Amino acid sequence: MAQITTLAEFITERQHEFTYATGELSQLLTSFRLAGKMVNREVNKAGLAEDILGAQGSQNIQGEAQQKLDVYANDLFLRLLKSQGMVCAVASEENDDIVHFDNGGKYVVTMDPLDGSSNIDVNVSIGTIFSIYRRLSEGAKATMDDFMQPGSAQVAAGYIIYGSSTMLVYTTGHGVNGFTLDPSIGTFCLSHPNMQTPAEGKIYSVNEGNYFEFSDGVRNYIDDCKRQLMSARYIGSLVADFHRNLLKGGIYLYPATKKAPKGKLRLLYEANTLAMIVEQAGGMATDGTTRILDLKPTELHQRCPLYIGSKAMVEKAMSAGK
Ligand code: AHM
Ligand code: MG
Repeated sequence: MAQITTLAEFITERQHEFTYATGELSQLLTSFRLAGKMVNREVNKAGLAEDILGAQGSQNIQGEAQQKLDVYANDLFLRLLKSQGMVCAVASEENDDIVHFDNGGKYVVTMDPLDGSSNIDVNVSIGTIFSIYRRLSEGAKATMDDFMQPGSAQVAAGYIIYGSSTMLVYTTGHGVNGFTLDPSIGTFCLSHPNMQTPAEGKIYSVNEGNYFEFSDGVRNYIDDCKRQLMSARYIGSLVADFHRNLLKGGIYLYPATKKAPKGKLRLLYEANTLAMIVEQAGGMATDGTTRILDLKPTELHQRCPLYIGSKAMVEKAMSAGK
């Protein structure tokens, strides 16, 4: 029988790669591992439980309807991160302001607890996106500056995809590894060691409904994808679109539009995390001109255009945009 490595074992084996104290990463990732399993359980029974499906009746800071599972996932991640004591504060896409734990913990977390939430009610893949940063400030309370670090300062970045199977993919800056949840034993097992994304791809993922809202350069790039008979694939769940392209080779783009000159996606909760992962897998992520990981955030819910995926495709999209 082939050897099985569980996520817990893998984290323990690799903890020497973590710059800070041995054991800290393992504790930090435990919250995500556990919360991921619990969210997965709720996602899977969403079709059965009426009180889980559907809008919560409130709006988040971006004015979007919050789905009940968003709220469930957000509360759960916050609860587990708080109880574990190493995270001092969290910035979540679902909270207007920083959530402070005031415990002097050495790390801060940014997260989108349930991304692609408009897909919950229709049984389409959704995901959790998270990043861990070392705090800059000292004392009991974290500060805004702790969250205004560029993506290049991330100490770990990961996502969980709730799809036809559930996977957790993460990096600490030493390559990317993917773990698939075996539901029969409730354990994430190493299924995708040392993930590398193809340098070239045949898939382009963009909301083409916005075509006439894009710049001429972006439209030219999309036209060129069509001329080259590439495959258009767009789920509308960033994690799922990103994950597919990471494995198969492709580009995901959410450019600026006339209505949204900074694009739709958030730098802290979505772009930075996936940018670190894609770079670690040999790919590339930019906002059209600048490397995502070099952008210096100025506000929590900052948006940025995103071009991410296979290196050759991202480079081409950038030069088409000039
Ligand atoms: P969300 O965080 O509110 O779920 O929004 C992010 C989602 C991404 O998952 C997805 O790629 C994008 O929004 C889709 O946007 P659009 O419907 O404009 O194509
Ligand atoms: Mg969301």
